[in-house]
Amino acid sequence: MTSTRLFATEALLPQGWCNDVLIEVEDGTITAVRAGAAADGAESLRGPVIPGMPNVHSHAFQRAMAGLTERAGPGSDNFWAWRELMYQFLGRITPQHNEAVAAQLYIEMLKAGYTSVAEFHYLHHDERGQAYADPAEMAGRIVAAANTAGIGLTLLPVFYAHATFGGVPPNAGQQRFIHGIDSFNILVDRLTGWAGSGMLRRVGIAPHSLRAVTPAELAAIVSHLETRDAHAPIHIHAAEQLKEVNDCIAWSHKRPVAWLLENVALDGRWCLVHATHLDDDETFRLAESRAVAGLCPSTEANLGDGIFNAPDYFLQEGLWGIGGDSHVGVDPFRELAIVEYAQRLKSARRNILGTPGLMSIGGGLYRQALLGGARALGQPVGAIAPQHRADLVVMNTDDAALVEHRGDSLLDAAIFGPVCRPVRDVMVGGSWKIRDGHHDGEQDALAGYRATLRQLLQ
Ligand code: NGQ
Ligand code: ZN
Repeated sequence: MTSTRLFATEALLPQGWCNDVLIEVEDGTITAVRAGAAADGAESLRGPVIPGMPNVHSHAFQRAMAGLTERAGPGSDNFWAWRELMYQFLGRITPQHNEAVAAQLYIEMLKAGYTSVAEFHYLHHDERGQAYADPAEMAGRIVAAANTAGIGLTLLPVFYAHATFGGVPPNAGQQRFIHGIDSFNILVDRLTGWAGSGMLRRVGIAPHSLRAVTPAELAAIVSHLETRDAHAPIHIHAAEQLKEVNDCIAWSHKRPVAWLLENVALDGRWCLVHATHLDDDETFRLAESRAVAGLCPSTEANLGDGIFNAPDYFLQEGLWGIGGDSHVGVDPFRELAIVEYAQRLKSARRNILGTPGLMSIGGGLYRQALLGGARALGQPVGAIAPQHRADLVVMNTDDAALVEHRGDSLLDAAIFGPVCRPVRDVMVGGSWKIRDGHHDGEQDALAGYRATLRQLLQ
């Protein structure tokens, strides 16, 4: 049993910011937290400490595409044209590429203050759409990358079977994603075994979207998962684009989130990724369901998705978290700024997304994203409290944007200020992964990433 004692002059605890906090950690889990304590020989943290942020939505391979889809075509451009470019790009990715890109990305995430990630993993098969000799080859690469980086992983193998609503056969660009119910459930069983052996932290599933999965398939994969783990996370893309909403209405006479609310028992296991286009009734009922809305602010801005109805959702105290999705941004503080800025730009007002009982917008956004993020990942994270994993971020108060800030003002400055390097040290599961902004494996990861890009871009 390894045990560590940490001492912070300032720490964000569930009850708020506290001074002189002693944190006891055993085997990676926090066992005791005491404010107003003496350091008593404990290791001193080199700045204010906050819980590390969960990243609720990642397609790791898309990190290698950032910057490659920003050229105007002859006509007007949109999400669906971007998706074609994305399909072309992923057509050449090998298992080795996937691992190299994911390792680079996960190290970037840790440096930025994310300590866990839900990987929505759908790149299952080889370039011809055939299963690899080991059908879990690609999933294994994701696990290996997470282990190299040392980030907490919730692995969500994706079930993808159709091109659009009504069980339409998949198109050529989608061949690497396709599973039948049986082959998918076998994969889930394999990965669940890995989680049991401690190779990764949690396994759930991700029916890709109501476009890619029929109601019968959805019921079959969810009930299989429940036989393995009754509380496992279930993530699904929902209502990201207006075309998707309209196609769903044409298919079912319901909007996507309304369809899910009526046909699936949405609860705290579920994360609806994007949930961008909600009517008032859906907003209210989604909040009430205790499912998590997985907001991906920088990607949603990049893809021109639209703006989530955050003001009404916040009023109903709906749960939400933040995801990196396509990784055009890898910075939890920037993602949170975009959540608020989208509303300011839309309404010509300021300080809109408040949290009950808190003056600070940034402090409230950070706390809410921790709560929803931990729920969506199905991991004991998101709080500096007993029974939670010791996933800690030590802020860098030498950054000019943060000097002399304390408490929630520190979070407001990290989110809304011109900060360069908000994070100094990062601990995951009781061990230091980032020290002074650096990761031990960063040079190897960058070399592997560079070699990968050289091949993919030639
Ligand atoms: C994805 N990404 O699965 O990578 C999707 C695009 C789709 C986002 N939705 C594909 N941002 O939704 O069909
Ligand atoms: Zn996505």
